[in-house]
Amino acid sequence: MTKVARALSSQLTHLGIREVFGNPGTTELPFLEGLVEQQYYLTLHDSIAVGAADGLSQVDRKATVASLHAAVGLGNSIGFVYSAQRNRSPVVLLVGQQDLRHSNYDPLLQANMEQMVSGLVKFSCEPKTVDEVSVALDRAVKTAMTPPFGPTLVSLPMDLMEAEAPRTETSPGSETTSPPAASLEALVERIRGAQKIAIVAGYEVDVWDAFNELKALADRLGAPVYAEPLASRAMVPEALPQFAGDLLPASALITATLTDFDLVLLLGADFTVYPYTPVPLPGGEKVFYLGTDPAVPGRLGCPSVYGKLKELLGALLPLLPPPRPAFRAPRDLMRASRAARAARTMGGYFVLEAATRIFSDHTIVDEAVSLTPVLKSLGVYRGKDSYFGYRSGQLGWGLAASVGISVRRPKVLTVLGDGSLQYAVQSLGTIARYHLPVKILVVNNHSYAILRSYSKAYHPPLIDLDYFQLPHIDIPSLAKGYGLPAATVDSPQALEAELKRFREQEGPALLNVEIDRTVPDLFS
Ligand SMILES: Cc1ncc(C[n+]2csc(CCOP(=O)(O)OP(=O)(O)O)c2C)c(N)n1
Repeated sequence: MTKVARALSSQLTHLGIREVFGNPGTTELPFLEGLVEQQYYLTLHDSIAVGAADGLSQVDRKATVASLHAAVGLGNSIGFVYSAQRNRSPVVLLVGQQDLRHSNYDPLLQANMEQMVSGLVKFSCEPKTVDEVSVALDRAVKTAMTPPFGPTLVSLPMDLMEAEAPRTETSPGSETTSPPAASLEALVERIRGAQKIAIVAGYEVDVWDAFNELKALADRLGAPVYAEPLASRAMVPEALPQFAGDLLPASALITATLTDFDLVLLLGADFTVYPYTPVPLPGGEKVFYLGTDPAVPGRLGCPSVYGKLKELLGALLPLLPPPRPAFRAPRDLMRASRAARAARTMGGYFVLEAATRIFSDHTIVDEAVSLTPVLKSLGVYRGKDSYFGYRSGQLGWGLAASVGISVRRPKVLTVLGDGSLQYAVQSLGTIARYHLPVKILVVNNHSYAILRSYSKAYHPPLIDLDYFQLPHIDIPSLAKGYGLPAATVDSPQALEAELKRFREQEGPALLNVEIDRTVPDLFS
């Protein structure tokens, strides 16, 4: 007899899923007994399984699985489920459920899993019979993989896992469904009639590998290319001459930057806004959306064509009018002198200029928080899979996602604030245990600098709150406790050599850099 759990493992293989990230409890043991075809990565906190699956799904562009321990494991992970939704990550949550035969007694750890994730997942279900299990998994994987991607959940009752599996057939789920591209005529008309066009490129450029098409479009239209606000993936190839930098998230700043243009093409991008500013976003006929997320044109009230960017742009390019005069963004000639000035105080610009130069062949995972704008200004968008950042604003995502990203990517540099490190610190244990190729660079200002910076602009009395300070955490000792080699560098003279040593060090490691503690001016 083949048990349902064993059949699920084969079905996962068939659906293209080779890894499972998880933290187990007794509830999941019937499922795990059958899980013989996947590599199981143990995470030391449930939530990190979801962050890791999110990271892997982004590099694979395919569904991935997090196995969670019943209601408590799912409860611990909700922040990461929210992030997977914001990231448009196809993460399938398989959550252990109690034996249905005594569900009337409301046993330990029983809960309504579907209600717990309501509003965050695209599909959820709890099979009540063996026949429903494989259908539920199939639907969960395929729904997660239908653009725009997103998380789904299947609750797996213990008794069903041990029952005899019915014969079922499923089709592979590794290929995403491709929605038909709508007619491009209206868009070509708008382009013909526009005087000045800007492109705002977003995460879908990387998802669909549309870098060459984006470059051809920018060449053809003579248009600047802006990164969407709070960009979470690379959206331009390395050194794109039209790249004009990142839009900042406040609606007033987005509107001001785009004010001179009469057509803004949103390429798989969104206008994420924060904090509130009393200015409406560009929308209506001024904007045209191309991508797979109907929510964006819905919010902006703008026309759209729906489809995968590579295909959409491939179909659009031959229809375009003759090329317009080339646009070239001004080159940043101040990089070296800015770094030299920041060196005196071990400023963030000095540290990250050196780090991005020395680690230029690494995938960068960014949770540098108040230093994220600096990091993003240093040429980290270098085409496919070169950069991943936290789209949801959830601290902890970066380190957890690094686990999954480094399962596939051979060289990963994760840049974290010292506060940020604490939100998924248990990831260090998984990185050490599986010897994952992650270098963790902690930019340590011993504080929540971004909260102090925001206070400086909006709530001055709060700047010096003692609980915005984190002076006493010995970060290298923490990392060593989890089995990772770690060191500290606190002198500007030693930084370059120390970063080079860190880079050459075999396997995962952490470097704690003591940086300038001055409160940055990010909001004024
Ligand atoms: C899960 C979660 N909890 C709390 C916050 C609020 N928060 C945003 S930034 C921040 C401080 C981050 O400190 P650190 O990583 O040291 O970076 P710095 O601000 O010093 O650059 C906090 C607590 C958050 N974004 N996510």
